Amino acid sequence: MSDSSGRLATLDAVLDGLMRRYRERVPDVGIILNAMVRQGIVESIGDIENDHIAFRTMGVPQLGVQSFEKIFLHYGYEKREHYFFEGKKLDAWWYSPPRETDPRIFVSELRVGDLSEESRRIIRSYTDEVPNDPADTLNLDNGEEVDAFLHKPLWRTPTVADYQTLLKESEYAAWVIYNRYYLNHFTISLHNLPEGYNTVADFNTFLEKIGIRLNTSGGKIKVSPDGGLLQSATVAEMIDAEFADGEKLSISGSYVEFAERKVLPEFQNLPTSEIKRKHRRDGFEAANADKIFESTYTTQTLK
Ligand code: OOG
Ligand code: NI
Repeated sequence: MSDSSGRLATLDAVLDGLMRRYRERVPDVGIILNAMVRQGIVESIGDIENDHIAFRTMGVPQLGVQSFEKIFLHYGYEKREHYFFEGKKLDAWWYSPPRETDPRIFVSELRVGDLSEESRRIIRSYTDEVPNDPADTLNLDNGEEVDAFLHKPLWRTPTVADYQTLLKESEYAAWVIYNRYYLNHFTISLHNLPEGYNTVADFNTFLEKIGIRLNTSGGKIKVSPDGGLLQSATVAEMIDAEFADGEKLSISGSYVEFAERKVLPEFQNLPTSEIKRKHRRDGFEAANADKIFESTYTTQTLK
């Protein structure tokens, strides 16, 4: 089954599997979605639009974005712009979806070669357990197989000592060595919600009223220079992680993001009822993303 409708059905199954695990791991997701229904912002959870989802990867030859992207390219996603984060030593790309109702995908990758000798050695001791690109032997038309792959350990469970050494040099490296391909966040689209909730500013007020803590790096509202993309994010929830030898440590898990995409200047005169995704600011913004990454950083989680 590899015709386009088969592939889209598989994509649906893969996305459902990701969202199910993510909701179990991140209690804020259920709190926010249920509060939106209770407040009458949406009739049901199924009406909430997912702007994008995000993944993090380790930049070593057999893994990283070049491997991970094979999955979603197979389902009809298209690779778009590249973003570079010098201070955080990251590269990222975004992918536009096959259907207007599917989430965009943002995938980042740690520039492992730019880290210290010690961090490189630690990371490779784990990633060397994956001898070949695992995406090459995955049956991408089998949704269950892909779902299992995205949630299984790629390498042995890390030690607390290795996690903490990585954390000192790269919070991103520490996150990936433990969390791997778990969904990093999903993103609630705000612009189509009712008045009073359809801007990041208003939605942040609602979130704080229900007790949600927001990422403050660069301010609670991240605005692109063109003014078209506004974003905010929760601070990642801590998870009780079990490390090698049964050691336990509370570490950053995943978070939730919120996005408001403004109508592009050339479509300003379209009636509201005719406005579709293609009429709004698309893509991402490096300066916003740079701050959103910090949703899992101890500078936010331990504040
Ligand atoms: C991704 C941060 C960037 C966005 O929408 O710009 C991002 C991450 O934390 O892995 O999500
Ligand atoms: Ni995001």
